[in-house]
Amino acid sequence: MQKKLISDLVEFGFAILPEYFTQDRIAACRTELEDAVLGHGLTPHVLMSTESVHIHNFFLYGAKLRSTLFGLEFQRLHAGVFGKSYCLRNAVASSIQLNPSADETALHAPIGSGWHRDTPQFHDVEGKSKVAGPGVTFQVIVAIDNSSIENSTKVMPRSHKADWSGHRLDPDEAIKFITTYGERNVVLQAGDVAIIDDNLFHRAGIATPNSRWMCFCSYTPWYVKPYFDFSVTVLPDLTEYEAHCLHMTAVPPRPEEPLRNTFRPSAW
Ligand SMILES: O=C(O)CCC(=O)C(=O)O
Repeated sequence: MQKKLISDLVEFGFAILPEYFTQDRIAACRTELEDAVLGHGLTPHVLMSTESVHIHNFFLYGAKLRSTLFGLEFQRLHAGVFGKSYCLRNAVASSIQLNPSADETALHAPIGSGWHRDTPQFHDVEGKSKVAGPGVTFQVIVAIDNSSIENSTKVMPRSHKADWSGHRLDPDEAIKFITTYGERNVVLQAGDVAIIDDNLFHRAGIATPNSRWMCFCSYTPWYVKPYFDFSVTVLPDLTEYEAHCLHMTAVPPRPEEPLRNTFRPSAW
């Protein structure tokens, strides 16, 4: 299983592990996510648009969510697929779902809209976008709901190896890339796990009336700045593995902005 997983990840830029979590666990996680949304007035971690709901740091919002992200199943993937130099960059649960009456927060469209890659980005001397490349950072997706052809995450298989260093594709570039790589719907059933090389081009699916919760858990080498300042996270009975994931055993660059952004340009 591990061999096939790694060879798929290297060749196609993504791999699927069917039925990795039990239905009981997934159902408990769904209930905790729904409760977190109902209580969202209490937290800035919940963002909504009329097509999506996102809960950053979802592991803070329920015992099952926490034990899923930091439990033995994740530890096995972490150690076997990326290795112990990796820590968590971000953990966000996202539902892509039509909700015309949603209170709009800072977001106006789902996180993940439009073809993009999540590998760390920087700019060269001419200001051109560059990315860290394939095989560096990864995203583990846990399906909490069944997804469909419409609302599933879309990927361009093998595009993680494209000789192209930008971060986002404009519509004309996207057409050229789709002609070369094709487009695949990563349709998952609740309990399945998918792993994506962050250099792979992907995008969120189309919102439907159905709930489509997925947990997106991003892993980067310890020296990559996480999206949040995890060093201030308070979790009762913190385990050694949790402390490792939350960068408490190494000192990464500090996040400069409270949400998502990992870099604030200076006047220099
Ligand atoms: O919600 C999705 O299907 C995709 C999310 C995504 O692209 C991201 O979080 O980078």
